[in-house]
Amino acid sequence: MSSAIPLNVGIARSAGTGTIDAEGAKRVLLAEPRGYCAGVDRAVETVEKALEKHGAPLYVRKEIVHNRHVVETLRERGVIFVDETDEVPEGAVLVFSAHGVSPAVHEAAATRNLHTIDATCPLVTKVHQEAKRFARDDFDILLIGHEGHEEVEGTAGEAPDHVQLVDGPDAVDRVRVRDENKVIWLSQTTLSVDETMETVQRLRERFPSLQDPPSDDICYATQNRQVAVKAMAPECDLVIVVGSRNSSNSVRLVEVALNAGARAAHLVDYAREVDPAWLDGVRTVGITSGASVPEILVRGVLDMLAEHGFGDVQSVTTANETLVFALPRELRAARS
Ligand code: 0O3
Ligand code: SF4
Repeated sequence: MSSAIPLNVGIARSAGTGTIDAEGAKRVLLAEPRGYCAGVDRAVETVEKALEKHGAPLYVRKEIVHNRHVVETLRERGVIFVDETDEVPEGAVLVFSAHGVSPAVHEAAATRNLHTIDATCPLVTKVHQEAKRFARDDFDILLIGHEGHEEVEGTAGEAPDHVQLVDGPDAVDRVRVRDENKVIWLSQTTLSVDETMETVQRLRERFPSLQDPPSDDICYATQNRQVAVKAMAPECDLVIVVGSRNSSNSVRLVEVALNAGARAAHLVDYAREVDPAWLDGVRTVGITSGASVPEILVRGVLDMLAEHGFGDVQSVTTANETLVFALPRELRAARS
């Protein structure tokens, strides 16, 4: 797998209140890219457009994306989040979340005559297609991912007889395959690139003929956010990642920041969770956010930091993202 290479790593001053190079001056480094990816943007807009078209209550299976603010805001607008299809009244409209669902969930929804709208990210669907294809060719598929994560359940559900989950490097020793010459690894889209490469290396030591996925399963957005945080982390006394605890890609950004040299790193949903004590003796604070995080939450953290003397904000840009996904077909005409 190739990892995203920074186009350029630049620190551009975008606002300032002091001399940033002066000894003791406080500054914020703001990672770019950060926040919403194309798949999250599409999924959230899918729910908004479905609400406009079908009205409330609108049902969504699981959290549309793993962000507390997004979920609470949509709930206030009439969305009912459910864990399973059997909680949805017969014939109602049900949206599947960005993380994807297994064929068994599609079947369960059809049995209840639900009108389904699929907000699965196309890059997750791509991994589903890979799982189906290699299962058809009777490969053992080693799916690297986090046990219990919805995306992994959906992907594994495409070929339960062929897929086994590998939850990190320490799980490699437990893997058993039928034919060592017919083994491929696939992965969840939101993993740490470095940890995944370690897992793959250990798998390859056991199975030298292990095949790579046809293209990167860890998506462009996950990779780009990790590259940006790596670029700024060595300069940071503290990195604040905005994101929710159940957001895999957001949690990974905290780990990546620490591994890349940040002296401390914390995950917060909201500015009010930033403990002022974290800022004691700190000169440089890095800020980034997960792929499911609206920018307004980052603005809240920046405002809070400005109140504590960190008004000088410099962007650290490692990639420009322009990808946009079309909405599900039935909502396309409604896109603004
Ligand atoms: O997969 P993860 O827990 O990171 O999910 P988020 O936070 O909702 O971010 C969007 C990622 C996604 C929908 C699957 O790739
Ligand atoms: Fe799609 Fe990647 Fe965003 Fe997941 S993180 S929704 S795979 S673009």
